[in-house]
Amino acid sequence: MALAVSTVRYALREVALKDKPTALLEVSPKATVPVLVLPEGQVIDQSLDIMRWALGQHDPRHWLVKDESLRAMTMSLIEVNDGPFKYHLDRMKYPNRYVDGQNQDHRAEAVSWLVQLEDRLREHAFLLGAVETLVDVAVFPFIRQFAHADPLGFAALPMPALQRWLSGWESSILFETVMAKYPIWRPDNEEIHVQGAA
Ligand SMILES: N[C@@H](CCC(=O)N[C@@H](CS)C(=O)NCC(=O)O)C(=O)O
Repeated sequence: MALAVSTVRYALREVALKDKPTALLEVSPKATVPVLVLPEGQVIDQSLDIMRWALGQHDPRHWLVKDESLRAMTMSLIEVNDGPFKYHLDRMKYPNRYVDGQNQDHRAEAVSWLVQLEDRLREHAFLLGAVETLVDVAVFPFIRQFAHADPLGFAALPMPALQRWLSGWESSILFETVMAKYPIWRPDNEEIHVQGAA
């Protein structure tokens, strides 16, 4: 989504994680997606870094915040979201994949993070204030995963502000655009170039 709003034109190679192409492993042995390769060959393999790079090129929606304390808040929210929340989310989604022996209630732990987001979103329409910023876009895909793991359970939570915020992102034209399906890339395919609109 950050690439799309930045309107940077790029070649998009859709990867099947069950069948990673050699070209991906060559540029990024870590082999997670997304990976962005710059024209000079620099490889960016963290989605947050890709967001920052794209918005550093062009940030028409002003997603990058300038204020120091809002930047610090962005980082701390993303750290909890990508750290403890994702930890519990993964274990909630795939209980059989993780045998941690701790018998934790991963859903309850995840919900405690949602409560914090709900508190913020009751104060203002987006996580940092009245306007959307990078942190909203960085966090909402994970909340979406939580919601989709148990849609009725999510709808039953007393969190109208969070539900409104999530459905706002999910029904946005921007989200719809970036969720378009592309054929799996093969080395002999013609390159698919995409360019978003702010
Ligand atoms: N911290 C990385 C995480 C990337 C990540 O784990 N991506 C998943 C897909 S969403 C992946 O590629 N997993 C590798 C695999 O399933 O083999 C980032 O934000 O880019």
